[in-house]
Amino acid sequence: MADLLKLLLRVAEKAANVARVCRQEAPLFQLLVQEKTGVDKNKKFVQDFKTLADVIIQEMIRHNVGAQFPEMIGFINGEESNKFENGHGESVVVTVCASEAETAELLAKVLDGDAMAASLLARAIHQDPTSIDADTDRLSIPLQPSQLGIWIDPIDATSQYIEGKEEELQQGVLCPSGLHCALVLIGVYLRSSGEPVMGVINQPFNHRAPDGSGWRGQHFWGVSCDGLNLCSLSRPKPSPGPDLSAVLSSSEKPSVKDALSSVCSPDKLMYASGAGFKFLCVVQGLADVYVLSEGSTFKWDSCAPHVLLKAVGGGVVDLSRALESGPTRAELTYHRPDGGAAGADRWANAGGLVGYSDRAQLRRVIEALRGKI
Ligand code: 2IP
Ligand code: CA
Repeated sequence: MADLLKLLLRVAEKAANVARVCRQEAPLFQLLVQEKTGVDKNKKFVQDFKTLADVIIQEMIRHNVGAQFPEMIGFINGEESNKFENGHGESVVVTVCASEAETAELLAKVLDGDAMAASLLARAIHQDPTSIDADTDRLSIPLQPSQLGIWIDPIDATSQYIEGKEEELQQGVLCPSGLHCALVLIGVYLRSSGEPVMGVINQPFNHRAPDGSGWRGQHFWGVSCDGLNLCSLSRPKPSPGPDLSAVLSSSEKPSVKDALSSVCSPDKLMYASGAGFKFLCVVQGLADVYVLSEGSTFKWDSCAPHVLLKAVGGGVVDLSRALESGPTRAELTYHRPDGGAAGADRWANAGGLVGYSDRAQLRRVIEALRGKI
């Protein structure tokens, strides 16, 4: 299944291109940012446009993977549904058509007849990305397509993507917000056990090209199955000294912060936007753990980064289960919905989570939180 990994890296880069085009092409960018100005007459329409960018990226990934791996059709899902209601209440099913012209025609129906925006978007969808620099051809991955399902988050950290704050990333420094927090997340799991086994993360806005030709991205990948653990990033070094470093959502409860103060010094309690981005900070060693007490993330947020964390010796546990019965058998799984919930909440990580790269550090965090939150 090295060819699946190679395909996911390629479609993630295509998705990143769409995300960049939507910010770099003026007609698309205007649609994207109008929401900020609260132009009421287009409010519904512009919200649609952001969702449309998500939907079309998700559909592109679904289309490309299903074409190469038909056994996976029906098991490629994500945050968005492709049934789309445009600004006039007409319902349109958004798909990637056989030709760029047909896709542009379909998108124009959703974009209120804006042919320019539709053709720019369609071009990005049908354009093959430049070659992907990832040496994955020689890998032998013991998986079969018929065993697998996929979770897609087309653009995670939506708010940061729309806000568009530009930051210069520094090696080894956690930058809490900005365009670099927006990520394309594609996670693969075993249908039988729900175990996450292959993950691709693309960071479309990693840095601006020195020649001024626009944004350049960076991708990360991991494979973890049957004892095979491979990651494009090396295992992170634990933060020096006895204290742990933790990255939290800005909306995390005070009781969690207070409980963590017994294992994290105040300067090592950090905040950042984007669930996917906070997981990536742990993989990159910018934080030892990502703790979230709320059920505000979903399977499409955590599946891909979960694989990279497994591949470097860590993982992602369901926090409430780990508090109840210990961290050993509390890893998140991805194959079964929560029967008691409805809609997207069926796929929520309802018990909260802890993303970690080292099991001893996970145990310290669970002990610090037990009985306190
Ligand atoms: C969101 C996004 C948010 C996150 C939320 C996720 O996904 O990652 O940033 O909240 O939990 O569901 P926070 O930033 O507080 O961690 P999306 O942006 O795709 O809706
Ligand atoms: Ca998300």
